[in-house]
Amino acid sequence: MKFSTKAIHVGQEADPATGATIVPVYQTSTYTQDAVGEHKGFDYSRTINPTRLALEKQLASLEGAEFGYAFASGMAATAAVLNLLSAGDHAVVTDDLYGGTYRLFSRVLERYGLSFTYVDMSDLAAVRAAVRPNTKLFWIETPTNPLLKLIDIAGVVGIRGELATKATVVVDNTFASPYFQQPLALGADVVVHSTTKYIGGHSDVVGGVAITNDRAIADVIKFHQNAVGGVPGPHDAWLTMRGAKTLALRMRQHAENAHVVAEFLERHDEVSRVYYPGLPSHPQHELAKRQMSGYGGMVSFVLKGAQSRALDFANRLSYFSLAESLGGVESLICHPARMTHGSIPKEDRERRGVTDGLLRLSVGIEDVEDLLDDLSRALASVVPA
Ligand code: P1T
Repeated sequence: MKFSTKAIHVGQEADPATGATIVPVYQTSTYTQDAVGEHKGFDYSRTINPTRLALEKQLASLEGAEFGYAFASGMAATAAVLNLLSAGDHAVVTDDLYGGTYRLFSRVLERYGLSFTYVDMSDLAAVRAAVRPNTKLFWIETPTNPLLKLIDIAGVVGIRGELATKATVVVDNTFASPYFQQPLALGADVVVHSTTKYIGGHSDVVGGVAITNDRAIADVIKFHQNAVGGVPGPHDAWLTMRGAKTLALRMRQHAENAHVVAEFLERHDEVSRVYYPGLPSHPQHELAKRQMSGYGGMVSFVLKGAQSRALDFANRLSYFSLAESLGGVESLICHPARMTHGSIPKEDRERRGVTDGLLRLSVGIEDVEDLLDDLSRALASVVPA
């Protein structure tokens, strides 16, 4: 089965009870047993639910994997995967990443005795230099949020191979989506998504998933899914599954529109820098061609002038809503320093390039001519630098 066929068919056989063609929303917390322990494979909905199970099978198949576990949010999925570590363990983490992931690592998990080193993982020498005897995990986000840096997944897997103890390579594949990037095929052990984004695709549901082909890792994640209980409800699972059916169609249009928008911004006098992996000016454009089958729908850029100018520009747009999140059919704009990455201390943020003039676009699948008109109008009317 190819990608879109899997999205529409895996886990989604006709309902055994009724023949319903579409997987029903099994809005039940529990299941009647014939006798103690005698049931149809379902006992309690924190542990297992048929709608959630269908979503887990669908999403695992899209990453070419055997095991998938759905969570109530991307952060809950990330937290579950970090349970692979124990007190005293160390992780190497990309220094450009979603602010909430940084917050979880630095303000929650450090208190439990884990330690994290943040490095520019687009530089493999820096990754190697950050490894310690107790390094047990590499956390890769690629393309990164919000600077769209690329990390060489196979390169990091190679460094892991040099270590005496096996460390787990985890990729947050939210920005690329499984349609454009398949980390497990490149040697990664676990893939995490915020399904809130491209997989759900319509900005109407929050969710996450952790996916792997490694049975021992799967057992740990499954154990924590049940023991900690950060699971999505059946209706959220159903919405996410419905969104994912059209992932391929949407991703193609997101990428086509984003490419046009990135080229337009790169030519514009008011813009000092554009970050998009599909542009030849992107420092890792060659890696993008190798590692991804398309460049995605996210474009970041720096507007010349002060922060107030970037905020004024964002407010002048009609079709790009000023909002956190990304990956929905509608276009969004965000000011990372004040919004998604506000939880990273200012000096850290600026050192990493998340400056006050930086804006991030989630380019939707509207008609691209309308998006360009919107951007042109706002650029023409923004307060002078
Ligand atoms: O919001 P949640 O579903 O919990 O997912 C967290 C998350 C994880 N990984 C990446 C790469 C993300 O971008 C996110 C969430 N990001 C935003 C809300 C944002 O606007 O960047």
